[in-house]
Amino acid sequence: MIKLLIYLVVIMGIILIARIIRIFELASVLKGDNANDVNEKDNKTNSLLILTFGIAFFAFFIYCIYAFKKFMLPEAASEHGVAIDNMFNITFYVITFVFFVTHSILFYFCYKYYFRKENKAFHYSHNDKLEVIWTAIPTVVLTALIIYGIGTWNKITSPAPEEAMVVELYAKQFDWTARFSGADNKLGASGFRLIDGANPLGVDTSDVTSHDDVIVRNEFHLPVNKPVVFKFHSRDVIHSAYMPHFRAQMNCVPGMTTQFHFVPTFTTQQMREKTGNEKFDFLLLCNKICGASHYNMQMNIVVESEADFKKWLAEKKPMYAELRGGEAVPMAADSAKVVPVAAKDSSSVKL
Ligand SMILES: [Cu+2]
Repeated sequence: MIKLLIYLVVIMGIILIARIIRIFELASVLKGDNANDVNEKDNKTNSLLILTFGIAFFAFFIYCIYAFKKFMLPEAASEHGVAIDNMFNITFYVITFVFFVTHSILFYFCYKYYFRKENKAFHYSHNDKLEVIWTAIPTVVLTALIIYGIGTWNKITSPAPEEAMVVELYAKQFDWTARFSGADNKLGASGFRLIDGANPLGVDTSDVTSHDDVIVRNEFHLPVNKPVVFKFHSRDVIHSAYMPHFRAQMNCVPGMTTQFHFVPTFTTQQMREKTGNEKFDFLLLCNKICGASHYNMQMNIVVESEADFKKWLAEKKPMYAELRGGEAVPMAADSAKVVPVAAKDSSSVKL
């Protein structure tokens, strides 16, 4: 109801302004002026209006920075995240500086040089020195930003350290499944032909490296300050694994393995203290609009001490043992018939 009233007030306000303008027009006709003539007073009024608009525009810009700061991500919780944030901030400072300089000149010139009848436009064809300056400065600044960006990107996407823990993140419409590689730190081979109700990731259990693999849903844990390398897979369409607090994102593409590695630097508890939010959780989201329930693709990530992480993982039963225990599917025999096991590479996906 209040919203409707606000709309009504705004509409009435617009009608009122239009009526007042009409009254001024009629008054000037009565005075004998031609309402269509633009005189110097009009130009001066417009120049003042554009200057006022410029100042209001800057004030709104500064207000927005403060008002929307709360929607920005909290401090990066990964090693490379700090580098990404620095790059973002430096770019933002440069852009903001240029924005203020160019727009101040724009609004000030509109105000100062409004049209006066006695003024003649000064014909100024070109100035080599000025052109060199305004070409060289953006070239140097942009080149520096690009080189800085490429250097940062190369460092982030460099090969994962040997000791990095291998974790598979498996996307499908519309959920995530994580597979930990267990004590051998090798994911067993997998292929979509092996997918069935009991084996949703199509893990090839005839590959012995799969026997200690642990599958988890809804939530997975990570040890703090330890490198982890994610191998991303998708069953159906392209998804995008997005872990905003770690500044990490990678597409999950059907039929191929993509990867990203990082080192979490804060535990969930530390982040809760930093953000002052007792309910804070690290999240894995899908950042590719992949279908009707795309928004539902979410998984909690708990970062904790290495000891707590080991305890958590030890409580989980490896998928192979679960299949055997439940006499679900004789995976090894079946899969051997369907797809011969050739590659033992931990990251291989057989199609
Ligand atoms: Cu998705």
